Amino acid sequence: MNQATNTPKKRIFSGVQPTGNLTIGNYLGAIKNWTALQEDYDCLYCVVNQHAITVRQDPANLRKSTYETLALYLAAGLDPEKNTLFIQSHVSAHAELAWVLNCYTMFGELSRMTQFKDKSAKNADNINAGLFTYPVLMAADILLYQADLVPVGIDQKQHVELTRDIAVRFNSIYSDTFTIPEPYMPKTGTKIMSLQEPTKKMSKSDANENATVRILDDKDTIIRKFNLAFTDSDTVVRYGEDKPGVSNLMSIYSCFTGKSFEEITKDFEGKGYGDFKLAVGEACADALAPVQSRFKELMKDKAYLEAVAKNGAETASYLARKTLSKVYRKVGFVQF
Ligand code: ATP
Ligand code: LTN
Repeated sequence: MNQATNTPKKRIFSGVQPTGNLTIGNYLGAIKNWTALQEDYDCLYCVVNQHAITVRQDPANLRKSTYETLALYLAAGLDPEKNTLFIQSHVSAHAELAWVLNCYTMFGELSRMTQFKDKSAKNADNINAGLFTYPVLMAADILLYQADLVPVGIDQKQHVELTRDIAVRFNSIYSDTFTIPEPYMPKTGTKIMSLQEPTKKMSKSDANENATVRILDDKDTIIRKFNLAFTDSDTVVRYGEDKPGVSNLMSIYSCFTGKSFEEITKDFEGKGYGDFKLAVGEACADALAPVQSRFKELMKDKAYLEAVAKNGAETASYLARKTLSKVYRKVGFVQF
């Protein structure tokens, strides 16, 4: 129940792939915003390791990244008593529902997904069927828990819209089964851009290390990466479509300090990009420092992380089974 309004709380579901070191894009576009929702919503946050293998992963790295991602959820401030935190492969209903939903998703719909097009261009030697049906597994994640809202960065909006289409289609064939979810995006930070190519999304799997700032980068590295960030040739700190590099730095600075673009422009009037880049680097490093120190502590306590994941999986499995059994009944699968 929502204590303030005494009404049932809305359900939230989201996830991050354990595909490497998380960036400030993942933090500002997703995880940081999740922490603000934990009081007012019933939230489930998943480490989506089944999605991760759509791109080839080294098994040892995948295991390590899975625990690190869970530890980052906790380090960013998600309380395991208030949120259900779990690992996707621990709840078999995700793969089971995904199979059913595959049969209610059209080839043409999946062909239009921009993430599929981007990822198949990047992984031309491994355009596997999982990469193609990735959004169906994501729809299963969301629909299993009857989520009302899905907090994601803007790159995932198209997948949430497809999830809605699949849910509406299933409901119209078999009567109400799934809650129709909505994407939930923050006002700023929904798309943090690469520091080297500011017209491209900052992505944790970018091969150019200077393009991304990692949540776990140390202060010197953060300051160096911002100092190397691509900007235009004039020197005015102003937000605008003609200045993608500076605008991206302004968005990042605004997310970490809460300052508006007007305030930032005023603060840096008459100063060059050098001063501004240093200020962005310092604000970012200072904001991340407490997350990093909590992360280090948590990574020393594997037993605790395992206990959080186990508890989360139990709660999630219980909720997921209810939806899956409803779906199986509706499509006509014999159940005992
Ligand atoms: P990969 O490089 O492995 O594809 P990614 O960095 O795009 O990964 P995901 O695991 O796909 O990260 O995304 C996790 C969450 O972070 C999603 O909600 C996504 O929308 C959000 N996100 C990812 N990159 C950014 C970004 N640059 N700006 C804002 N939000 C982002
Ligand atoms: N596809 C997402 C990760 C993801 C997700 C989800 C996000 C998988 N399942 C369910 C929200 C809800 C991504 O690539 N960022």
